[in-house]
Amino acid sequence: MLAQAQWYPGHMARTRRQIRESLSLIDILIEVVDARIAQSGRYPMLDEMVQGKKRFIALTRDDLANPATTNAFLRRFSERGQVAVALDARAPRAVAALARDVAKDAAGRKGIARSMIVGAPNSGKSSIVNALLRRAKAKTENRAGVTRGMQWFRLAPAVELLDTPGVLPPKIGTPAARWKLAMCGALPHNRFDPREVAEAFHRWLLLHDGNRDVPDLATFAVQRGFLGKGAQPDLTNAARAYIRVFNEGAFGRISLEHPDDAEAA
Ligand SMILES: Nc1nc2c(ncn2[C@@H]2O[C@H](COP(=O)(O)OP(=O)(O)OP(=O)(O)O)[C@@H](O)[C@H]2O)c(=O)[nH]1
Ligand SMILES: [Mg+2]
Repeated sequence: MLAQAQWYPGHMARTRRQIRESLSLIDILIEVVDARIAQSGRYPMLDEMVQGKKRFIALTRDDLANPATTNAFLRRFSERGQVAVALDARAPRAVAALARDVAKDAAGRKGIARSMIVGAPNSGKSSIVNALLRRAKAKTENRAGVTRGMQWFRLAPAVELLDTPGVLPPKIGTPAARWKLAMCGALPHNRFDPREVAEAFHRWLLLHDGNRDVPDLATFAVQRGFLGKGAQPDLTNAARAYIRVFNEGAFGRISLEHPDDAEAA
């Protein structure tokens, strides 16, 4: 896998600094986490950042995650006294409960309530912003690093919301956390080898969820006609498609982490 310095882009360091600098303005933090990687997809520095603020955790990609695993994560958060909801971030109706929670908390404050949305790249932050606004005002796209700068939105006359670019910790804890983040689209495409990631995923699946009918990369390449020179499978392009197909849910609803796993990141 790639060395830390290669995958950790400078703009993320800048974003981390900007998030810290904005904290003094913020009353409410909305932490956005892909439900399929609800450990490595979290931002470890948030616990110290949250001091004195209200925090809501939004587990996105509920539609792609294993429902039993998502429920186990929700129970775990609730046992820790944290407010968490699972949702499909693209659906305004699904985000309504979160919108109500934020509005209720904001109503109990004097003056303008300022909220900030934070989370890993591609976790669904801007989608939540758009669903909360009920308008597509923030740019969204299925790759890491779409939101480039901080952007304020007015959610209600007395509620403001700050969308931020995705952040990852400067050091990703383990090789497993790295391939899981890559598999879920949280690492920029030029920062990992798709073959390594697809193969690591399939090895993991055989160990953890062996009854699923998910092809390995080589089989997938042949099935989908990814042929390179000399009729050899073109595994690099096949791996890119493999990761895309996983993120479209075609392999089924698969979560890569469970709250009973040892902390991954
Ligand atoms: N299936 C599914 N797709 C989602 C969900 N939430 C977001 N997406 C898609 O995931 C992609 C990334 O969403 P964004 O809202 O741009 O993510 P972001 O966290 O703002 O990403 P960056 O700005 O790059 O850090 C988009 O293609 C969304 O449509 C979800 O709950 N389920
Ligand atoms: Mg964004």
